[in-house]
Amino acid sequence: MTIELLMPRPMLPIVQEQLDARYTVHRLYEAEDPDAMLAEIGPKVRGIAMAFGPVNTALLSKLPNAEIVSSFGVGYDHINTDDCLAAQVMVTHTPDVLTEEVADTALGLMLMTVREFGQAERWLRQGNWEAKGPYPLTQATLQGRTLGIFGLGRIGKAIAKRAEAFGMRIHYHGRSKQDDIAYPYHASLTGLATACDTLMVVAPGGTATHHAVNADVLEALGPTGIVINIGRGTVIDEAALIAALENGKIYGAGLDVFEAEPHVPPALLVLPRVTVLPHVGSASQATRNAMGQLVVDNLNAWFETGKAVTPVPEMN
Ligand code: NAP
Ligand code: 8YV
Repeated sequence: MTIELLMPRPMLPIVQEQLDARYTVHRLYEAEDPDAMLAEIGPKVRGIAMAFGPVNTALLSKLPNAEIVSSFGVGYDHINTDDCLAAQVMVTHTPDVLTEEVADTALGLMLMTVREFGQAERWLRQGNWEAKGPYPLTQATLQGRTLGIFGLGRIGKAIAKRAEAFGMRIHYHGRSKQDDIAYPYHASLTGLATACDTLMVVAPGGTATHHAVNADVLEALGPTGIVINIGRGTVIDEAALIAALENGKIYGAGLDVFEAEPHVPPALLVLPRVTVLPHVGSASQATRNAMGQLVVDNLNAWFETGKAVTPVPEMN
């Protein structure tokens, strides 16, 4: 009898092939009637392999023998860990293997935003260089900027290392001061924004950080302020961000993540000093494969030894 798994949505070939070789995988996305499929196979499912959710009591109640959710990605705000703990279901994620890739993306996004490289490239491609002359000088520069990192964790620290090499001063905010970190700590996000002109959001999503970057924080950042979001869309109040950009309360924004992905508010797209990316922080083949391998490794370790490789902190 092979162990039965649920796969709610398609995953990378590296994941599908390895899981197919070892388990019976029920692909919910292929079912004509997903509810009927869940009713039929739900009690047999012992593991879930997935990229995004939601995972909560509503789903777990249909999977009474589920033991583990192996999630693709380091952020797991789509998973209700309280519900999983109550149902005695292990939750794993894919930290570390994507840290450097996401930090690279964050730096690229910051440079694109400050120096308007996307807009400058469009200027060239649209024939404006030849027809009208050089792209206008950017009114912002990275030189002399102070970077405030909201969420100085694995990725935040990798961003800080890179930003230091670019000559930026670094400050940070999190729930607590880190004793081994020399960068100035700010107990409040508004305090961080006041001390900085560039705000790097790399904190997790979820209720605790929902709309943490609000109108007051943006006002504190000031008219030369630039916000970069490589964390989660829900951490920024998107309506407040649009208003702050429209009213000149801040200067610009670079966004890899959005509140209601893949929807991006049209009001953002018409703003001149906004750079947008379609959630590509970790999106190289090599890094995504490493994340996928960790999804597989967690399932294999769990069913072989009863221990997961990379459980989310709430499971410890
Ligand atoms: P991490 O090591 O856990 O770091 C998260 C940091 O956020 C910690 O330093 C933590 O500091 C802080 N934090 C957590 N909850 C907070 C709260 N309620 N208020 C204030 N600060 C809080 O995680 P990571 O590996 O760096 O990943 C960070 C996030 O990046 C992920 O959760 C994910 O959402 C996002 N991400 C995005 C992409 C992308 O493609 N754009 C890719 C990967 C990850 P304290 O404990 O001191 O509060
Ligand atoms: C992934 C991410 O694109 O790891 C994360 O938290 O946001 C990205 O690396 C995403 O999780 C894929 O679902």
